[in-house]
This record gives sequence, structure tokens and C-alpha cells, in this order.
Amino acid sequence: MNFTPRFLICVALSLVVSSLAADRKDVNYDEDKVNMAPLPDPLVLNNGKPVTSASAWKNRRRPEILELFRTHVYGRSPGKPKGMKFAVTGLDHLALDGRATRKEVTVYFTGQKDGPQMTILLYVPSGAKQPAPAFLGCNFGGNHAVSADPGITLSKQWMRPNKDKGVVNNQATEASRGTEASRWAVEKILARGYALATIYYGDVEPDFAEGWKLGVRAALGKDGADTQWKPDDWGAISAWAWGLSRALDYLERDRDIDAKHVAVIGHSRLGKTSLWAGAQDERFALVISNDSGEGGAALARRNYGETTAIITTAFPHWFCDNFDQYANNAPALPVDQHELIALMAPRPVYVASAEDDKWADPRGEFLSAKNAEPVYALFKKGGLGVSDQPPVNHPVGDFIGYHLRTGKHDVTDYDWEQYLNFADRHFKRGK
Ligand code: GTR
Repeated sequence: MNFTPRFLICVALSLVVSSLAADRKDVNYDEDKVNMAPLPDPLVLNNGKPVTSASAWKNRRRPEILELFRTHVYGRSPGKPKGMKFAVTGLDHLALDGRATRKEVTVYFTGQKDGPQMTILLYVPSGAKQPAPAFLGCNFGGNHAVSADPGITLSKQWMRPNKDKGVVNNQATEASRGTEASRWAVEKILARGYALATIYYGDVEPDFAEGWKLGVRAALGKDGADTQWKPDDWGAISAWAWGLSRALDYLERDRDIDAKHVAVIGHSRLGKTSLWAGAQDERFALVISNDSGEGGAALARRNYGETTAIITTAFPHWFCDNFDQYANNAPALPVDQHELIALMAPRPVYVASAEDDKWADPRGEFLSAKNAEPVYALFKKGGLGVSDQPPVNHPVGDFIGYHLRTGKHDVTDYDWEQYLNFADRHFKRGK
């Protein structure tokens, strides 16, 4: 792939803008100054009438809210492309010292081998007697970064420059193998009987302002890299979420996988992505947000940590163009993020925060989960089961799970243990 000077300048600029945003002195971390406008009520239809039954939610209110998120926040994605093809391009039944079968599956989005494509890395636990339930998520550093397993194909896609992680001139080197391994708990997941599927988000769209020109948004659009975006056309989060749905299309065909029990998971911007994927695609049986923050689980109306003003300046390409108008006016948004959580109902959803991740507004993430409870109640499903944010390292919840972990913005083994327990409980495993 060719990286023109223009692309490289755009990447550098977006990195500078995001680090400036993180250093801003005007960011509020004082709970007394949060000044939250009232939240929109998920149980009131656009015409002002109340929603009082699960069927009214499913048939009337849910489609309305989904449509509001499409129009004002993430943008509208296309469906499954015609002619999409899958090919198993890597297979090893004795991967990870015999603990797993490793598959690499290339997804040719338009059926053309030289067209847009992504590669799914899939580990299936060895010796499983039945199709395995699975976790599916996007990764930041390429599939080869998820584990030091030398059999994983090294990604050739655009990567964010990072010498410490073995990425030089936007390309992964051998030194980048396993650099994201601490975030994936592969052995633990397999030992608990789950498969793990992951895709590199940069296969779908490289993450910088002009990255869409190298990704599916250009490849599938009729005007390619000359596309003029409509205000509600898909942004990058929608593109990544779309990639997760295409990965699920594959998992549905793999006999080793129990596709009725696939949990979609993501961290940070990829947690925003897992939420949006789970909201749109009800085939995902369980949805997990790890430290997803602004534009993810955190309430937009709270002025704490990152705000709509900051995120639309640093990462305008993540959202649809309409979202810009709420940059300094979150109260005008016709939705808030508790309604994104509510779109998962009645499926189990888990929101996780980290104590030192103030930028992501842990309390705002908790309050989103809390304010989704009335929708779960319509289905007679228990929510968090607590009225206020629990103490650190104290997971709570029935169909809405939540924990506040000690430590920083990251995915740790502690997080995974909670997700595995939550999945066991809802997928009726591990009894
Ligand atoms: C930050 C951004 C957050 C979060 C994070 C990440 O810079 O402000 O919204 O998404 O990046 O994805 O690591």
C-alpha cells in the first residue's frame, strides 16, 4: 500500500489534535460542575406517547431510537454486500501448544480477491464436544498483536506508527507480534470453553481523518475516494461495526461456532464500536463495552472528561457529519447514550469502567447503564440491581452488568474474568 505525503500529514495532524485534546486545561473533573441537562426518556415515543409494553418498545420505540442514532450520531451503514465470499486462508489444529485450532478466514467483501477484504483470526478451543460460544471484537494492532503465536499472519495493512510496538513506517514488523496480548486473555478464554474471533479495525478502515479513502467506505461507495458524504452517511465507527457484523456472517457458517452465542466486545473507541454493532445487529447475543467513554457508554450530556466538543474536534471521522452540530450543544441531541445501551434489551449488556480512566467518565458510563434499566424492566429483566455506582472491583448486575476496576484505561484479566462469568451465566455455561 502506498502512503502519500498527504496521508502521512493527516495522520500526524490527527495524532497532535488528539494529544492536545487529552491535555486540555478546560476539561472538567469536578462532579459538582457536571451540570447535566435532563436525559431524553427512552420510554416516550417521538410523538410524545408513552411506551408501556415490551412489544411497543420492540416494534415502535426501538426502531425510532435506532434511527435517531443513525441520523445524528454514527451514520447509516449499508447491509451485507452482494457476492461477499469467505476463504479459510490459514488453519492449524495444534495452535498454542495444542490448546486451540487457529483459523484465518479472509472475507472478500465484494467477492473479488483483489477487492476490499479483512482477515478474521479465530481460535477454537481444542476438544470441544459442541460448537463453541465466542467472543468477537476488533483489535487495534493487527491480528498478530493479539497473541505472540508465531503462526498468525503479520498484517500488511496501514498501522499507526509506534516504534515501541514494532510499527515502523506505518507497517507492522515481527517485533509487533503479541504487543496487544495483555488485552486479550486468549488462554483464559479458551480454557473456559469459548472461541475468540478478532479482526484488525484497520482492515475495515484505517483510523485517521482521510483513512476512509483506504477502507470500505470508499471501496463500497459508488464514487469511491471522491464520495461526498451526506450528513447521515456512515462514519468510521459505523464502518468498524459493519466489519463486526460481516465477521458474524462468517461465524454463522462455521460449524465449530455456536453463532447464537456470540458476545461482541471492544475497548475504548472499539468499545463505542461494539456497542453500535450490538445495537444494530440483534444477532449479537451479548454486548460488552470496555472503557468506551464519550460516544460509547458515557452520557453525552454530562460535562466530565471528554465531551462532544472535544471528540468532534479530535476525531470527526468517527461519526456522521450531523453529529458536529452537537459539539457544543449536547443537550440538543435527540438521544443520549443510555438509549444506546437500551437498544440491547432484552439481551445481556455489560459496561465496564476503570477508576483512573477519568477521561472516559466512569460515572457517566454507570449512569447510562442505570438509565437503561426501565427498558429492561419492560421485558421483566433485572438491571444493575444497585442504585448507585458500586465500589471498585465489585461487579454488579443481572442483565445489565457493570464494574469499576482499579487502574487505568486498559483491558485486563480482571475485566475478562467478569465478562467470562457474565457470559457463563447468560449462556448457561460453567454450572
Ligand atoms: C482517546 C479518545 C477516546 C477513546 C480513546 C481510545 O483519545 O479521546 O474517546 O476512544 O482515544 O480509543 O483509545
